[in-house]
Amino acid sequence: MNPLRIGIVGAGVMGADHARTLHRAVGGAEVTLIADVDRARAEAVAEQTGGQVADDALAAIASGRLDGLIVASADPTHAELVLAAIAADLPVLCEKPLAPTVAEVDAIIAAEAAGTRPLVQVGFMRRFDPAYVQLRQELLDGRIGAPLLVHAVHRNRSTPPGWSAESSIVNSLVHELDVLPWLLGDEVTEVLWTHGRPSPRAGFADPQLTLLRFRGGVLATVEVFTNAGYGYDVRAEVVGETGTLELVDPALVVTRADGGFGSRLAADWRPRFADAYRIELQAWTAAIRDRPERPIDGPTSADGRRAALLTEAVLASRRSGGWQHLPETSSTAHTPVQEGRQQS
Ligand code: ISE
Repeated sequence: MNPLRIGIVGAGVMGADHARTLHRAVGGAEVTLIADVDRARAEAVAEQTGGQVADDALAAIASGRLDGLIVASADPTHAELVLAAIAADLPVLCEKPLAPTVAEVDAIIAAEAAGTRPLVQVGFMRRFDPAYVQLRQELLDGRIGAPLLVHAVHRNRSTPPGWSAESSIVNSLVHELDVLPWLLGDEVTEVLWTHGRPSPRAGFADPQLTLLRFRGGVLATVEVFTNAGYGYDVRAEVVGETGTLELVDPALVVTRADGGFGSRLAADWRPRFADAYRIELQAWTAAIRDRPERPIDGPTSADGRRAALLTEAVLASRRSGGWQHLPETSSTAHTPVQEGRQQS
């Protein structure tokens, strides 16, 4: 069987990372095309992974020479590219956020619904992270009884130029807005955004705190601190009726030296979620190959819509300073395939 021909639009941090993961760790698929507004950046990735550099991404999408498309370009370009993929009946894995506004996500959902099969998967990779998957399973198994509270922490070492409090919501908090409803199997009914004394390193509201209230009564506190300075640090603790569950940073080695004890933290999310990205790509390409009638295996456009709705609600709470109520959202409980089944 010929390898799947995968195109990647966007050769920045995530596009390059996906290209390398596909090339090195995903069997049965190859990077055949890379496009970026900065041609040199696309060429640098193609040198490592193979694939032709295309100047016109939309023409490449419509060419009929791809079996799958990864969209990892700037957020405002997502909708146009995903709509082009849908028009070409091409399965597409789009990095988060699916689109910056609910209106754009609705246009994507309408176009997808008008076609013959679902085509859109959203790159919420945490749903494939072995630690999150196990946390969710323990909850489903009732290990701590009914959940009562969640404490989530999301810290980046530093931010790129131009980052703002809004970027922390749209680009960082959005992962929590996807993963927490998935973990709890419940919908958020209201959100409240606030902050305390900002870090002088940030120059904007950082750290920030968002409260999420779920239909079943669970309350989640979510800290996002994007200039934490010391490393990439993602945590979640669920407090239940009879115990607690907590993610352990999946370090493989603990050092005892110089009178200390500990492990190293990643500089950014790529090492921390390397397994999640690999499993995500394995699941997605396996679905394209094995299940043409449903070539996705992960968060759907409906999940992208929920995250967009929640993002808009958090932004509204930031403006108003008060709780923001959510309209009813549709829930999809994505259950990732098992690791063993994905090796190709
Ligand atoms: C980044 O864009 C990501 O998607 C990472 O997963 C997230 O943890 C980080 O905060 C974002 O800036």
